[in-house]
Amino acid sequence: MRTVFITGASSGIGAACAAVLAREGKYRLLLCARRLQRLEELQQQLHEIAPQCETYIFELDVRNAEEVEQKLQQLPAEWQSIDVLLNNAGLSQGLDPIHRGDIGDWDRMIDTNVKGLLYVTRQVIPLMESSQAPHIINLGSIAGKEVYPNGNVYCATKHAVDALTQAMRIDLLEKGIKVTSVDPGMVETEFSEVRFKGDKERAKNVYQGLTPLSGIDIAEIIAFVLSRPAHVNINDLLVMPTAQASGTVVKRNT
Ligand code: NDP
Ligand code: 8X3
Repeated sequence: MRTVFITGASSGIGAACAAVLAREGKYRLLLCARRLQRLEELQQQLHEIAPQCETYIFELDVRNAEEVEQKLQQLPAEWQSIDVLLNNAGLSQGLDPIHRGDIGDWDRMIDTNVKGLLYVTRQVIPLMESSQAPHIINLGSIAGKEVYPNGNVYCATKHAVDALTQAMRIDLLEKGIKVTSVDPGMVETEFSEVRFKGDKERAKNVYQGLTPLSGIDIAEIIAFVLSRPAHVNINDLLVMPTAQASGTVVKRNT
């Protein structure tokens, strides 16, 4: 059994990865997010769909370096060896031109998507020492490959994730840790609701008239990435809905 640690498992892509990997029967799941109640509900659902799958949940805000260090060092002994880190926790806040950007939004995105990913990775690498198949998968984005109007700081954080993925692959080569970036286009999750601060109508409009990707689509790709033999690493995987050609060019049914 490989132990997979998923950050941001309380919703969307993270929760879908937990469900898909639990069903595969080859993984134990270590799951964190800030909303503990959502994790408890997920743990219950996982128990119903895959009763054999061992899970451990804990509350964690990846932006807090001290909390990340403490909580990871204090994991129960049987969860202190990690094979796979899925750096999924992330968010977008606002969609404004740079001269009208909200500094609090910028801080939340940079602190979560870049600094949080770094804090978690720094603490997890020592926990991979005894793994036979260590692997880090970072959730990048089409926003890490191109920049679109008003995406400025979110795009910058995902470009940073792209750079960090490449840097990790170089620095961790000697340790035999595989490093992969999975970079989706539009995936319908709570992402747009978070970006538009609870405006459900505006969030729904993002996916109006097209079939977006689902969390499960991404989770199945991640399960495939994890299933490759030891000598094969998928470095970077960009995946879009068929109706999306670039960050902003989409075909909608009218
Ligand atoms: P969701 O909003 O549905 O999920 C985001 C997850 O991140 C939640 O579980 C949330 O949990 C967690 N999270 C956010 N902030 C923190 C924090 N400070 N500490 C710990 N966990 C945190 O969005 P998605 O599932 O879509 O997003 C997952 C990842 O995929 C993100 O990195 C996003 O940038 C990326 N992505 C998404 C795309 C999309 O179109 N949806 C496309 C490309 C990439 P909680 O609030 O409980 O802490
Ligand atoms: C999320 C996808 O296009 O909203 O990373 O930036 S997008």
